[in-house]
Amino acid sequence: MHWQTRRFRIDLDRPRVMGIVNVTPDSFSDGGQHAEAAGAIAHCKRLVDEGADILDIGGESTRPGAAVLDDEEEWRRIAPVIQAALSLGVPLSVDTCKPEVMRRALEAGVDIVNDVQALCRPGALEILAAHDSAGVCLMHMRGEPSTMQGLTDYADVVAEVAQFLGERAARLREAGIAAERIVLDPGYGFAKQSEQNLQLLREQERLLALGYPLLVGWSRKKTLGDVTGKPVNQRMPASIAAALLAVSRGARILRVHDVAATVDALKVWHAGDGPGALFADNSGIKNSGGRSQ
Ligand code: HH2
Repeated sequence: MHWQTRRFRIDLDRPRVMGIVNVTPDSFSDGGQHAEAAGAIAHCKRLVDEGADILDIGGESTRPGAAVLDDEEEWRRIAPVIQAALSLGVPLSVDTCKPEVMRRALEAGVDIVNDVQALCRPGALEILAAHDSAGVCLMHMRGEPSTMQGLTDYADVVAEVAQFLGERAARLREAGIAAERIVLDPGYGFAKQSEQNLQLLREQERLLALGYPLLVGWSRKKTLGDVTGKPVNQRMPASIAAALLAVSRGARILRVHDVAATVDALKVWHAGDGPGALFADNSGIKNSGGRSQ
């Protein structure tokens, strides 16, 4: 199993860590920590040193109540960070739902588009279809960040998330996007109550049955606070536990804030899982394009 992206073919035989870089003043857990380009670029380097396999760079928070940006402002925040991070030797993902930002990021050389709205905005799918190799992460949500937590009525949350993701992946395939470029994400915390998020984790194999690699974003999310009673700045152990549960049930990419801790946890999980399993580098990610690096 692998994920084909613009410059890199990512081997998913072992789970991969996607480090989060929020170039925002208002993200739910780290808003303002890397809001300026220089700080965000230093953060990218730190995450790669800590063992991140992929960097996910975003300029607009998706938390309810966060500022909604226009294309120009979102791009202004992330452009210098993307430019600098392109030389770090790991695949770069852009976390955006705006077609124009996707277009500019792909033109700049990013490897992956991570869209919490699953390329539903007009023009988004066409931009990915016009590209010959960029990877894409399709995430499930309902509505917009400002309305999503009022949209949590499901007869069977797992069935509905699976149906949505399956349909979106099929639309991409029809548009000519190869299956090996696509990964799916249930969208933990997006239009879901805590019990629904936990049910999606318990029944993750129903999402895997769609046949695509699964990316999960449990890191520091509110459900972990509901389970542990801990505020957002004390949810790292809970995040690691959720991440390990997810990979032991077949998830392949972990989108996390705490890269070093997650990498260590995965090393132990992996070492206990079979012989010859120790790893200390990001081997298995091959530069596949030979294009701009
Ligand atoms: N979660 C967030 C943002 N983007 N993308 C994917 N694929 N999956 C997720 O679970 C996901 C995501 C929210 O986390 P964060 O980026 O830390 O917060 P904010 O949106 O407030 O910047």
